[in-house]
Amino acid sequence: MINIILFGPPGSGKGTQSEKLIEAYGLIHLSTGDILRREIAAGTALGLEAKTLMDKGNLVPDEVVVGMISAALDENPQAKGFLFDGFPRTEAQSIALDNLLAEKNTEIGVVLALDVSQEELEKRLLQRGLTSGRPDDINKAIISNRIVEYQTKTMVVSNYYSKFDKVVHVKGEGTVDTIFVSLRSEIDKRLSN
Ligand code: B4P
Repeated sequence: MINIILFGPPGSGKGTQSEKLIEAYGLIHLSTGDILRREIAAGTALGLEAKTLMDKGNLVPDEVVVGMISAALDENPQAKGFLFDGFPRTEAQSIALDNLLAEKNTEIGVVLALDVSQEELEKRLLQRGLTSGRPDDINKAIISNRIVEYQTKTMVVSNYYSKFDKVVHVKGEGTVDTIFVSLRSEIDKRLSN
């Protein structure tokens, strides 16, 4: 079993690479962004609360996303491993995740951090905004706010896991397939240990 955090700024390709990684390794994909968007589509109270924050590019409160992840872990007792995509996004979420995994006698195996320049991030998100219909992709000011949220609240997650020597940086620019090969090689190294 291996539990992986796919880490990186908005638009770094976490969602894109997750789709390929879960297929390759048979992992359960836990994307807090996707779960929140499903709540919004279903019109739940949680979704309504999240929508006002997400549309501005702000993070959703820690207790909301931690609750969602806790429920998802409980729903998958037979999982071979989990791929966390877009979670944790704050130090508090990181500590909560480690505690939840410890309760299940497991832990994070590796944090794969996708490195992408700010210019490329903005370009990708604006491009996706042309077709995705996602309110948080449509204008430059909201995209900039998401990047600021990342710099002020989320980058610390990488520092947190570095203390446990779990972070590996991977170049997130290039073709989707080249990046996938780099990620696979890091995972395979750990699986063979
Ligand atoms: P997320 O849904 O996590 O999404 P993301 O950061 O926008 O994108 P991702 O990195 O997955 O990019 P993707 O692969 O799609 O978050 C959305 C919002 O939800 C947050 O702003 C926040 O409000 C809320 N939220 C989620 N989790 C939370 C948490 N834990 N705590 C608090 N709030 C939370 O790629 C982007 C684009 O790039 C795509 O169009 C893709 O096709 C393209 N692309 C990918 N790889 C490429 C490549 N190699 N070359 C060129 N283009 C590429």
